[in-house]
Amino acid sequence: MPQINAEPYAFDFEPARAALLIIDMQRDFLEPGGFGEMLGNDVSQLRRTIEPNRRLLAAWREAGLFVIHTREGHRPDLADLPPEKKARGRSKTSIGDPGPMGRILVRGEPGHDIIPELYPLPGEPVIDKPGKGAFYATDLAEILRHRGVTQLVVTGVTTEVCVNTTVREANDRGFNCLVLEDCVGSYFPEFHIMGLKMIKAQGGIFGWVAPSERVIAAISH
Ligand code: TIU
Repeated sequence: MPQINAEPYAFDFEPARAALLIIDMQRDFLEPGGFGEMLGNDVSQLRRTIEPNRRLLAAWREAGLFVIHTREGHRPDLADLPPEKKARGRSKTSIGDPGPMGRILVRGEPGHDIIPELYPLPGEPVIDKPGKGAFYATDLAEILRHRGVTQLVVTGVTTEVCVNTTVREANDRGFNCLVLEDCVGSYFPEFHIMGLKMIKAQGGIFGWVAPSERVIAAISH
């Protein structure tokens, strides 16, 4: 079994029982002119993750391994949008309103979709999730169980929000998570650093952290 040199200690990697989980690499979070930038966020902090994710995804596909993509968003009728989530932040423009790339975080709108650099291939499951965690109100757990997946290699945005929430949910459901530090990002560099520390502290309380090149080396022949 390949071992990945990781923090806080080596990760026993079982590619056949692993899924690559790419979280919320959506145009509204990453693209200049999108919802994230409209809120005053520095999207370059997220855009630096695109190239490492692209390289990893290419190697992962080449090795014939299982990949799942997620998108945060809501039904066009907003029936699954908690009024509290819409109201929080007190922004003039919020989820469901017309934004720079269609209605903000609404399924089917251009801004809600995944960036072209990492676009899912036919046959790669896409999980539409209404919350920050990818397990909440989705069929992710069933999809993983049917495939015999026990390990998640986690990438995407943002480190302290949807990535951390999902890793915590996965941890409580018995999955081992390896988070790839160069493939996750936050609008806030200090939250990114602390978000990774929180995962690997206390002997790997939620999982492991490593750079993506080590996973690429383990799956490339
Ligand atoms: N995907 C995800 O992290 N959703 C967010 O809203 N993140 C923020 O950092 N705002």
